[in-house]
Amino acid sequence: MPAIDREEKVITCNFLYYGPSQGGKTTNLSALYNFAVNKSRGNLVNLATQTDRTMFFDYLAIAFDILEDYKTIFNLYTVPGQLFYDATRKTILKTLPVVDGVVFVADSQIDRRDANIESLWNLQHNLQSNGLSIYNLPYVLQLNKRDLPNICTTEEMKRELLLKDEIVIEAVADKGIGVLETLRAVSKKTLQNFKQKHNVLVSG
Ligand SMILES: Nc1nc2c(ncn2[C@@H]2O[C@H](COP(=O)(O)OP(=O)(O)OP(=O)(O)O)[C@@H](O)[C@H]2O)c(=O)[nH]1
Ligand SMILES: [Mg+2]
Repeated sequence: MPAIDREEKVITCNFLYYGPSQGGKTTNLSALYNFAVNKSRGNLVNLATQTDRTMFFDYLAIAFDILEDYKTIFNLYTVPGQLFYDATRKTILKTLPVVDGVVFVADSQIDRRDANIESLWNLQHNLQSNGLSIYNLPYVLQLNKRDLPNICTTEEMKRELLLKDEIVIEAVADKGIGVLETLRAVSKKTLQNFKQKHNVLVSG
């Protein structure tokens, strides 16, 4: 559940971006950083190897006007997608604040089908280890890299990756396409559950 500060009128949500290596998680955060005006974004913290692949995690705090009366701050985290970083992923997930919502960034390229499926299993396993379940969390599936030539159809990807009634968004993250929509979708879902409990208004 997001944290609410009624005196300061601030709601804070923690979202986790997960997915296979090179799928575009860090690119999503960079694009969001570029979209946001200065005063509504914090520093984008990248902890990457020399080859630009995330080694520990990326972190971005960003503020959006989604609620009437309340300022909403989203803390966005990624973890490294590479398989051999699973121990790192587990450690980071234990250290991060409790996850309020998850975005799975799938790579649409045909040769990344197995990597998507493996990462999705790994996500479920690692959430479970932290006492969480994808079935109880707001969750959005992003099909990224729709601009590339050798990609699966969206129907194929849905058949393989859909878990529940999640929203599916097509994206070209390095062009900023679908990135805001993805964040909006996961935050809306998160805040809809929340507003019923706390009686605040969600707009948009
Ligand atoms: N063509 C294309 N390239 C993309 C797109 N999104 C990201 N990329 C590129 O894919 C590469 C990997 O993107 P990253 O954002 O670093 O991937 P990641 O998921 O953070 O990878 P790890 O940190 O290894 O887990 C980069 O070179 C991006 O510029 C897209 O939609 N289309
Ligand atoms: Mg990365």
